[in-house]
Amino acid sequence: MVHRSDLGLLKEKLVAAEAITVLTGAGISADSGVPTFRGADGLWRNFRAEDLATPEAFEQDPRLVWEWYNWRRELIATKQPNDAHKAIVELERRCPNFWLITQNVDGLHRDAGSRNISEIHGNIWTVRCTQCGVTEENRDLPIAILPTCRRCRGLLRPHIVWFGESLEAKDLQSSYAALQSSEVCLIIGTSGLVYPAAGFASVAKEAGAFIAEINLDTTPQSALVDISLQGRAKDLVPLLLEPL
Ligand code: BV8
Ligand code: ZN
Repeated sequence: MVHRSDLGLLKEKLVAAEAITVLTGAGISADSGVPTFRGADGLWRNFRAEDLATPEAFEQDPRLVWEWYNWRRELIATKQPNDAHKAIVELERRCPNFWLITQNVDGLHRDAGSRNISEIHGNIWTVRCTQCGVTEENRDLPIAILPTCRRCRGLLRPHIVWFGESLEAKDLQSSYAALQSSEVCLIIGTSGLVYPAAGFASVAKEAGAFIAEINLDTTPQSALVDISLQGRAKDLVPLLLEPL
C-alpha cells in the first residue's frame, strides 16, 4: 500500500537533497527476471546460495560451483535493466553527490548506466585468479570448466564475495563514506538479512539521513526507516522522479 503522502514527502526530500545514497538487493533485478535468493525461485538443483557461495564449497567441488555460476551467467546474460535501474541512473544525474551500493552481482546497474557505484558483493562477469590474484572480465557463455589463468595457469574463481569472505576494503570505505554523508538513503529490494549490508540502513540513520524502503514485504529494517513503500521497484522507483 503506497500512501500518496509518503510518496509526496519522499519526492520532496529527494528534490531538496544534496547527497543521496541508494542500497539495492536482488529485488530490484527480480523485475528483470533475475531470480532472488530467498524467493520461491531461489533454488538451483535443490542447493541454496549459502551452500554454494562459500570458499569451502569451491575448495571441495570447484566444478559444481562453476556449474552454478555458468547457470546464473547464462540466465543473467538474457536479462535487461528495468525501469527501476533506469530511474536510479536519472537520480544520479540529478543529484550532485550520489552513490549506489548494490549487493547484486548481475551487472544490470552498470548496464543501465550507473557510474557512482560499489558492487559490494562483486560481479558475475569478472573472474579472479586464485594464485596470482589478477582479475579480468570474462563473458564466455559458458566458461569452460575448470578455467585457468592465462598468466600463471592458476585456477580462476568468480570475483564474487562469498559467505564468510570479507568485502573489499575499497567497497566498504566508499559505502560507509556515502552512508555517513547522505541526506536521503533509499533501501530497495533487499531482505536485509546479509551483513554487513544489512547494517547499512542504521549507519545512514545514525548519520541523520531520511530513510525510505521500497520492497514487496516488510524487512528487519522496516522498523527504522522513515517511510516504507510496499510494491514492485519497477513501478515505485520511477514515481520518485515525477514532478512534485
Ligand atoms: C562477512 C554473492 C566477515 C554470492 C552474497 C554465520 C556463518 C557464516 C557467516 C555468517 C554467519 N552469520 C553472519 C554471517 C555473516 C554473513 C551473513 O550475513 N550471513 C547471513 C546469511 C546471516 N555475511 C558474510 O559472510 C559477508 N562477509 O561477514 O565477512 C569477515 C570479516 C573479516 C574477515 C573475514 C570475514 C559476505 C556476504 C556476501 C555473501 N555474498 N552474494 C552470489 O551472489 O553468487 S550475498 C547474496 O545475498 C546476494 O549478494 C544478495 O544480494 C544478498 C542479499 O540478498 P538480497 O539481495 O536481499 O536478496 P533476497 O532474495 O534475500 O531478498 C530479495 C528482497 O527483494 C526481498 O526482501 C523481497 O521482498 C524483495 N523483492 C522481491 N521482488 C521485488 C522486491 N522488492 C521490490 N520489487 C520487487 N519486484
Ligand atoms: Zn594467475
